[in-house]
Amino acid sequence: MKKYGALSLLGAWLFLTAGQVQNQKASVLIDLDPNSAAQTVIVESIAADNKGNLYVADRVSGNVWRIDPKNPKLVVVGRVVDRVVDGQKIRADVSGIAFNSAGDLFLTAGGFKEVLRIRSKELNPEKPGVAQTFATETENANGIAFDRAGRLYISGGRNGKIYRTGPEGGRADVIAQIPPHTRTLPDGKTQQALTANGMIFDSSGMALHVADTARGAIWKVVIEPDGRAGKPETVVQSALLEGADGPDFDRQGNLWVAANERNAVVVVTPEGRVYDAFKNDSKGPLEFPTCITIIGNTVYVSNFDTPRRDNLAADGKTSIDGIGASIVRIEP
Ligand SMILES: [Ca+2]
Ligand SMILES: [Ca+2]
Ligand SMILES: [Ca+2]
Repeated sequence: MKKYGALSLLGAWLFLTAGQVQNQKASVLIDLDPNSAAQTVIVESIAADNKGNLYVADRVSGNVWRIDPKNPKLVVVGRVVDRVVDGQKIRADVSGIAFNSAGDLFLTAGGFKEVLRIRSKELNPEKPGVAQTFATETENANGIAFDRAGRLYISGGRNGKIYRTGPEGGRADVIAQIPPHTRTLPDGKTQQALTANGMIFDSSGMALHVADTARGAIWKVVIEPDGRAGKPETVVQSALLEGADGPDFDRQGNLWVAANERNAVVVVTPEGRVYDAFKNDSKGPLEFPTCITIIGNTVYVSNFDTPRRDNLAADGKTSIDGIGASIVRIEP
């Protein structure tokens, strides 16, 4: 009888767990520009510090914002500054952002082919720190992640390359490459070739998971203790993962993925099952979601709001439906 009781409890727990994940509630945490629903703010990624604050970097203003999810307001704590090269202004176009274990913030700047850093003590509302060069020779720098040893990994977007530097930064080396792939999107014109986009390590700190936006897939690159990188292997490929970007793991080992083309947040379980945690039309709250960061049981999603596919507004041209660049909270 005792054994039977324990099994029943386990069954009830499994049922409740499954029920929770399939009945997620999504709501807007903050509108990044309450005065406009157009692309006046462009944010690709979101990160969390060890105190539970959220961070995003706006390509348009160069502001790095800190947002306390318990009292959501935009606080400028850093700045990314344009450069002038041969008389031409070049924008950093920050894609990925991540913290290292020391609490310094790192930002991939595809426009500069670099990774920038703002040190922990310079993330200061009184005197916002200016992002400085940390790693170089990272063409199309997009996704970013640190391994257990503090080494920095950067994805190269459409070149499929995975770059790496040591904890001190400098010139990056190519340690792996996701095979190239180009696909014509359902609009019949856009060529999608991003095979190495957002990245995250699993809890072992040894298996780098890479979102392949072009294929709608997740790849795994295993890093050996001596630093050698294995050959990329496909973890999963699914029509639900169309436009995969910005993955993060939850505490149960589920991988949460932003499926930007579908206005969906998709879960890949450790067993490889794939399902939508949340999906909506062009009115939001998801508006071309591109990155996920998880704090405890709460999933935060940043909206890029590209005018395409399921995020195309009723006018058939823009992304003006919904509220525009924003952060969405998904709770169990
Ligand atoms: Ca807005
Ligand atoms: Ca990305
Ligand atoms: Ca929109």
